[in-house]
Amino acid sequence: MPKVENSHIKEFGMYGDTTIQSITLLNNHGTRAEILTYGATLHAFCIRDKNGDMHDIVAAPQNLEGYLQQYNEVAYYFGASIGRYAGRIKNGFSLGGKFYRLGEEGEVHLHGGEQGLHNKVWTIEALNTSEAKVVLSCSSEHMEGGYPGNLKVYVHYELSNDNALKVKYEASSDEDTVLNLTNHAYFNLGKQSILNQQLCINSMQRLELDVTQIPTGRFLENKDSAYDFLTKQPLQKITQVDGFDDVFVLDETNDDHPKVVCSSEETGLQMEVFTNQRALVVFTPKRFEGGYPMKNEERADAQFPALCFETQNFPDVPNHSHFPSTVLKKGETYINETVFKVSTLSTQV
Ligand code: FUC
Repeated sequence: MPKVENSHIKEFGMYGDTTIQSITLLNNHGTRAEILTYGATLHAFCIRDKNGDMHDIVAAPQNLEGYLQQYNEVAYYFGASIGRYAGRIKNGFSLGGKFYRLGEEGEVHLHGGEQGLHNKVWTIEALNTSEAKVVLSCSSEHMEGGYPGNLKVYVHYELSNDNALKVKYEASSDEDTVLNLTNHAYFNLGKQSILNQQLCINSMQRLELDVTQIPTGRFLENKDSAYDFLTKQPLQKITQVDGFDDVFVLDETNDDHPKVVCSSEETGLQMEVFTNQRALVVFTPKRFEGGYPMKNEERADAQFPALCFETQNFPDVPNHSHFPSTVLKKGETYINETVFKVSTLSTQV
């Protein structure tokens, strides 16, 4: 790791013999994002709410021990960069006439497996504190986790003065491979459960999933169902289906229209999500199990304590020829660009 001496870089904990660092990005309004070198994790995103109080909208453990402990209990992948394949793949995949098994025969492989990018210590490549930008990188060797090609991944975190946090993944491989990256941050714009907040998802369809959460290949209509968030809805609605762990289909345009808008009347905070990705996994755990210290413990102990907006491609794409491809050709550049833009509404939202 290059020696960068900077007041914006602090020691967060020890992972074996390796120091995990936390990098702070700060904009002109005092809005702050904190990123960890462990898993290139989004650890915090703090913004002033309508009452003038600083409010951290990211739900995550307080310390590195908590981040590590989750993987011995319930793996939540708090804030982590996920790959090589975000979401599930059944068994493995065929590419260039060869079959690449992921895990045991018949196994459903999730979030890149144990050797996934979430568990790597990323390198700080560049930090520009005046522009609130950081670039981290990691490598994944040929056949690591079962995937072909030596892969190099960069993530750019950039905080603008209009409180938009851009998370951009760029990757390339020296052999054809499959790739699907995302960020797994849990958000909560309020002070209690997400159930008393509002959500809008610009998505007409979702994927039908089987009992192992592998897509059947069919699409389901969201309109007039518990998944209809085409207009702003109370999040209480997710309890009709015991919460979401679902894949919403997004259209291809990455324009000025947000794919998601989420808001809390209590804090007056609203977050819009923009992305160039074709899918959005909305995951709303019912609880955070584990017992390790969380930031904002009271909120973390609530039912439905937070929600994830995982912008990515569909799960199990290599086994469904009609899904948008996840093949990354040798020498080409993969780009996943997502913006989480927060605003403070002074009146009721
Ligand atoms: C989401 C879900 C999974 C899993 C994980 C922590 O990506 O699709 O079911 O539990 O997050």
